Amino acid sequence: MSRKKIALIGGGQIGGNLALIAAQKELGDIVISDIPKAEGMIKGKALDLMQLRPHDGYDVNIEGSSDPAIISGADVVIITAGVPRKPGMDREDLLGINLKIIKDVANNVKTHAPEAFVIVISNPLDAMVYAFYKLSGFPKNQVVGMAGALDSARFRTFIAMETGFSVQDVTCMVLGGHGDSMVPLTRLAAVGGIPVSELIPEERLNAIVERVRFAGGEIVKLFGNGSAYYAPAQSAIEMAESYLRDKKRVIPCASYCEGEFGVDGYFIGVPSVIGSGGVERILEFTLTEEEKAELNATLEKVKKTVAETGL
Ligand code: A3D
Repeated sequence: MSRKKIALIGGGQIGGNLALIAAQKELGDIVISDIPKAEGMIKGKALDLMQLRPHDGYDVNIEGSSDPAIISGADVVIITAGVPRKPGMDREDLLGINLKIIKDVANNVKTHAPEAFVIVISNPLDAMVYAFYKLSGFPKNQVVGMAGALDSARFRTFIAMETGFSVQDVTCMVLGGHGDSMVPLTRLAAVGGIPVSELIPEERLNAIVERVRFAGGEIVKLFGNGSAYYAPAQSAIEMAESYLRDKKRVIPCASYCEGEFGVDGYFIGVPSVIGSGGVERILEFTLTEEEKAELNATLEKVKKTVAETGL
């Protein structure tokens, strides 16, 4: 069986970590594509990662190039091309510049990797994944946005930090758009199956929910120049792995909804089953009236940003 091929479009902070984790998991051969100005940087990263192989013992090749054809025949494409936030910026502030980049990227993916399962990470996420979908013409199950996986990981982290229990036993779900209006579902958060409402006082839980909503911004502020990259990379790799190994994991992802949760014609964070068929299913379940109202509020924000793409 020949190796799978993973193409990373954008070889910056997240791109470099995607390459590292994908290699360590031996998901397949890895190519990193970026603009000509960044060619030295991605070729250097690829070579550095190749030289890590003797320690880790992974047999995959890693290569970088500014020639878009390097992604040819990829099984998975992960897009981080674009610019990240700086302190004081909303994700929506990136729309103009990143939309131009996504147009270029969609064209290249359509030409060189028409069969690939595509995971978009570039911000503003819900609008960029929508733009990619519209511009590429790919089927809806073949395109997904990474956000809920990260937001849920952040929620799990803060609950583990608060309780002191293993993060492994914390389960959480964050729905909605990848912005400050996202919907962390406290009702479904649990530690070892025990609802968190039994373990954490309400005011602390509310504070955690607030921290989850602004967790990306907290890191942007600390960095002063750029946004998070380790956890975003791992979150996307989990999605790629579920596709490549047909694991059928249930991961909150920005998936294209056609009526699910009352959302029609937009990508928004919903529990999604990822397997060899891409986004195979959206798992719809009953929300409380309050959760519905929160999801509607986040949907309105997503609609506004999507409208600004003009697509
Ligand atoms: P950064 O380190 O700047 O890397 C971006 C890379 O994209 C750079 O190497 C650029 O040269 C490259 N690039 C620009 N234009 C093109 C193009 N046309 N083709 C190929 N490559 C190109 O940023 P980063 O890796 O820290 O972040 C990447 C994106 O992810 C940003 O838009 C962030 O806002 C976003 N992000 C999303 C999340 C989510 O949870 C959705 C989390 C963190 C960051």
